[in-house]
Amino acid sequence: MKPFEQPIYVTQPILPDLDELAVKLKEIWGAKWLTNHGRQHNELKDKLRVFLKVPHLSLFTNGTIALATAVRCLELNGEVITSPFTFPATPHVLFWNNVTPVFCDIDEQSLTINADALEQMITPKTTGILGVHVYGNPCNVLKLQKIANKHGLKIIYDAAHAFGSEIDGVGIGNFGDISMFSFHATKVFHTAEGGALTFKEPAFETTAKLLKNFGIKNEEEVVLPGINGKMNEIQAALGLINLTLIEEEWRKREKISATYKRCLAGIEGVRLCEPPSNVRNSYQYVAIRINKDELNLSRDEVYERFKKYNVFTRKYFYPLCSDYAHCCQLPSSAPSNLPIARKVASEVLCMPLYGDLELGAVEKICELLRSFNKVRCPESVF
Ligand code: T4K
Repeated sequence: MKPFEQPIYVTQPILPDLDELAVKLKEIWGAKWLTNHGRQHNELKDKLRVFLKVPHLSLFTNGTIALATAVRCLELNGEVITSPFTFPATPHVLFWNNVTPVFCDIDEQSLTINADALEQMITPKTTGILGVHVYGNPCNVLKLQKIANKHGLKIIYDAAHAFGSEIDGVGIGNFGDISMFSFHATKVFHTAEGGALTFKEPAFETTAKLLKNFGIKNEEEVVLPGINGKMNEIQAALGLINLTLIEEEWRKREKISATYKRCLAGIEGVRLCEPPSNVRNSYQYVAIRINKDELNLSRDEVYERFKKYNVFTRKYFYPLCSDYAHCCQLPSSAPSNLPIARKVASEVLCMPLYGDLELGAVEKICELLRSFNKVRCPESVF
């Protein structure tokens, strides 16, 4: 098979019509109001609150600052239990708040923090749980809430991948104390850079609003050591248009995911990571797991082979956060503590997924994968 002529990346952002964006930009220019809770910002905030079915929401300049603000908002200190199978932002916001991350192993099915293992790791220093809804697959929210209630802990969810995910029709941002959504360009809904926090308690929204605006209460009172985490008007305008495109993008991604499912069926050693049936899929990623013994190829070999055909899959999330140089000395980073996470990190591969990806291209990508295990590469160096 011939390589694709153009590179196929793991994702591609939805892009609005430029004329439509120009209309929004003219509005902003006319108002001469570029940031600090302007009209576009307020409109996007209201629309997202309804869209995500949450009572309280606050917009941010990116997801990482939002998550760091959430940790500050809940006044977490000491130790927070989290997953090592995530993007660096998750444990890093703990470090930025002088909180020690404690890595807990993950569940083999959902790939999210293992609630049973977590309870064993609680110490007098534990103040919270930072769960990650990996690929939009929800954590075991009910069990985690029970544990948190029993031990007096706060829960933050990193819902960076979970825009639009729902559990039994309930928006995912309703679980825990605070959830963070990322609106980065690589996300299914985006504002180029951006993010949001959703809150159960209105008081946390008030605190977050202060914290993302330097702690300024009014012209004469600065009441908290805040930072600058505000979303600007151009980001918000892009978000307002992209929100009108999201249903169509989801429909296309649903078809693409179904095509992967159909075409990957029967390839021994390859299986799709899918959310359970009561969960509404965010269609952020199509992740597969590769069993090296059954496929006769490792995940890394598959990744490299795809590159030769101009297909750029991603190993989200390898390496584990617990293996970073600044994390590996933590007692919880010991490999013996994280056997499932280590196994999963060596097996997962995120496949290209974006609305404009043609179904024929998906079929060819799957066909390539099917062909890899038949023909071993003589120059293979793995
Ligand atoms: N928590 C979790 C669990 C996360 O996954 C993330 C972010 C965060 C927290 C933090 O949220 P933010 O602060 O970012 O809002 C990308 C994204 O930059 C990152 O937002 C995302 N997770 C992560 C999973 O993926 P990289 O380093 O893989 O990005 P990059 O530049 O290699 O882009 C991936 C592919 O996307 C490229 O190969 C091509 C395509 N692409 C990318 C960009 C930026 C485009 O087609 N257009 C673009 O503009 O991290």
